[in-house]
Amino acid sequence: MTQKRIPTSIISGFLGVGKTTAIINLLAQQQARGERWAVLVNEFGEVGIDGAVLQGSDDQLTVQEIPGGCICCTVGMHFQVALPRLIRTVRPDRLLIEPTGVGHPSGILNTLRNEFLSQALQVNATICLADPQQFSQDLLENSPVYYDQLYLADIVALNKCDVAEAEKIAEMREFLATLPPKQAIVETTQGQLDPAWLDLPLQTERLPSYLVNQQTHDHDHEPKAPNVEVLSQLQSTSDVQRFESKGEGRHACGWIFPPHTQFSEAALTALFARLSKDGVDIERAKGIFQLSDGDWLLFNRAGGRLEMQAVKQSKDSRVEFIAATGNLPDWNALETALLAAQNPHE
Ligand SMILES: Nc1nc2c(ncn2[C@@H]2O[C@H](COP(=O)(O)OP(=O)(O)OP(=O)(O)O)[C@@H](O)[C@H]2O)c(=O)[nH]1
Ligand SMILES: [Mg+2]
Repeated sequence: MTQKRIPTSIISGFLGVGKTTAIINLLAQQQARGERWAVLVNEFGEVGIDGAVLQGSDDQLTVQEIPGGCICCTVGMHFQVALPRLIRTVRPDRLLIEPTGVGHPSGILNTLRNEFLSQALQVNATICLADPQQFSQDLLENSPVYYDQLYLADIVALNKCDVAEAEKIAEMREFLATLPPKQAIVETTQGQLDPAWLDLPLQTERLPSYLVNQQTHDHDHEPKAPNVEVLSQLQSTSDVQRFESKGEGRHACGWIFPPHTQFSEAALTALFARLSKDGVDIERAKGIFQLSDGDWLLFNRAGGRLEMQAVKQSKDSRVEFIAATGNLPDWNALETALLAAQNPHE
């Protein structure tokens, strides 16, 4: 008996644009339909944060986390083992894939079309979130992945329109009009996506630009030299682990703390607020922390804005920062500040 292929959607978009927020919103459909969904979330850094955030949003959800670079190259082998295992063991009614903000959906799509996966998965339209306020010619020219995500998308959702100027939205729409036609281009906030898009077909005739233009990100879908290189994975102190990696013109540095570590909310807030000072701009920062009172808080800094949000208990406190290679912060100083923020006596 042949089994129905699992409807699968890629929710792409640049760093911090609102992918995880959009997926959490879509999960309401899982409950409404009485289905069992799975989310595969891939992160650029070695320390995954989104897995804990997604799992905390829904106990019933199956979350497969693949941190440490793009799933079509650096952690491709992990992806090609983990995804078939997820399909066999969980057999979800639907699969959502959140690639890293600096991942090429073209490479992921190609992997999903391999012999085993193409029989197991029904890959539907690729949905890309974009932040119009962050849109610039500079980003288009210097971040091939950014261009690729927009080019390849079947649907583009201009997110964060609550904080975007009308001219920036118009500018972004003008650029999108130069690309092959999309199935939809919408303006939204808080990653509100139409659930019906999850069942729209993928437009296979759209050629991945990067396959035409090979110089940007070397993907031929054989395991190759990683695009993210692990720089160190060391015990910073007796029990705090620090992970550093680089790739795609960026460095990531993250820390995982022992399970019972507690932090001062005030010290963490001050630390996150300082991140763009002194000529250093951290492009993306997120961390999940247990506070002195036992509650858990997610710190989320994207596009220069900091948000804090209460989350469910997680297995440990962890944090990750991503910065442009040419503008790196002093990771040791950041570590010192994080260690100083551990404070059970608030
Ligand atoms: N102002 C505003 N903030 C938003 C909106 N949508 C999401 N955010 C915030 O943007 C931040 C990043 O959201 P995420 O959903 O984590 O973004 P992401 O694309 O998954 O991030 P990465 O996985 O790190 O690339 C969070 O603080 C969100 O609350 C929106 O429409 N408006
Ligand atoms: Mg995310």
